[in-house]
Order: sequence, then structure tokens, then C-alpha cells
Amino acid sequence: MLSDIAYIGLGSNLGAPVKQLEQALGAIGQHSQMTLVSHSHFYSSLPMGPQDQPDYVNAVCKIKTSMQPQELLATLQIIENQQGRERLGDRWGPRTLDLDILLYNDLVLKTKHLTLPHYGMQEREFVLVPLFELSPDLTMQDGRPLANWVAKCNLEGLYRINPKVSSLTTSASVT
Ligand code: ROI
Repeated sequence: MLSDIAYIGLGSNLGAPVKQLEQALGAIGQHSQMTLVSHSHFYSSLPMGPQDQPDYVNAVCKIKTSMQPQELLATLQIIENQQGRERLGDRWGPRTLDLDILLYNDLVLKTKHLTLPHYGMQEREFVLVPLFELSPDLTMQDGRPLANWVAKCNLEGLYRINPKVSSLTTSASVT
């Protein structure tokens, strides 16, 4: 049963970022234990961290899944690897594809490899804005509406770059 809901953050700034995100959404949609409920527009964003790297393309998608968080994480890492991700140990460096679990139901979790909700969300406009686009009524773990978090973030350098890709958009995408 695909009864658990998760939000995934997608990011890329190497190797044709828009294609990377489109391909990742395709892989997520085709996986037997996930369905793609909806995805946000794609956004161009200034790099967080070292500035001597290309701008990023970011988006968020909402999925239904039958996988537990650890298994979902491993599956997303397989998709990252299939798309040429090299793990160079540079946490803040450029990347072909990053897939982060942002939220998994209302779960709060802290393990060595996975923190839920995603630890950096509050400071990341490139996560909050596309998430808000998908689910404007979300309440965050501190009890505040997502809208408050969005209102506090710096939107400089963040802009929508394309219309939704219709082939990836499901009937449930207008949420
Ligand atoms: N900066 C932006 N704008 N978007 C990202 O997805 C992103 N991912 C990262 C770091 C290096 C923190 N910077 C980023 O991992």
C-alpha cells in the first residue's frame, strides 16, 4: 500500500540540471514503491555555500510510498548514482543530482544518515518556496505555518525557470 506521504527536494548544478531533475522525476514516477503525486515548478537559485559554483536548479515533489524512510533514502541514492552522482566528500560542492527527503508524514527522526524533517529546510528558500507551491497549508515541526517560514526567507536570486513539464504532471498535481 502506497499510504505514506513524503516530500523530496531535488537539486542540481552540473550536467544539464533541468534534464537531471526531469529524469529524476521520471525515475521516481516509475518506481514500483512510489507514486509521484505532484511536483513544483523548477527554480533557479544562487548556490548556498561556496559561490564559485554554478547556480542550482531546484524543485520539490510530493510522493506516496510504501517504503520506510531508510529504504526510501537508499532508493533515492540509487537514483542519484544512476544519474552520475559522484560522492567526492565535498558537502558544499557542486553536484549532478541531490535528492533529499524533506518530510515523511509527521515523522521526527534523527539517525546518523537521516534527519527528519530535513535539518536545513528553514534556511533554504529553494526548498521552502517550491514546497509552499505544492502544499501551502503545511504546518512545520515548530508548530508554525510553512507560510511563516517562507515569509522570513531571503528570496534574492530565486526565480521560476519553466512551465511544468506536462508529461511528468499527474492528474493530482494541482493541490
Ligand atoms: N544551493 C542551492 N541553491 N541549491 C541546492 O540544492 C544546494 N545544495 C547543496 C548546497 C551545496 C548546500 N547548496 C545548494 O547541497
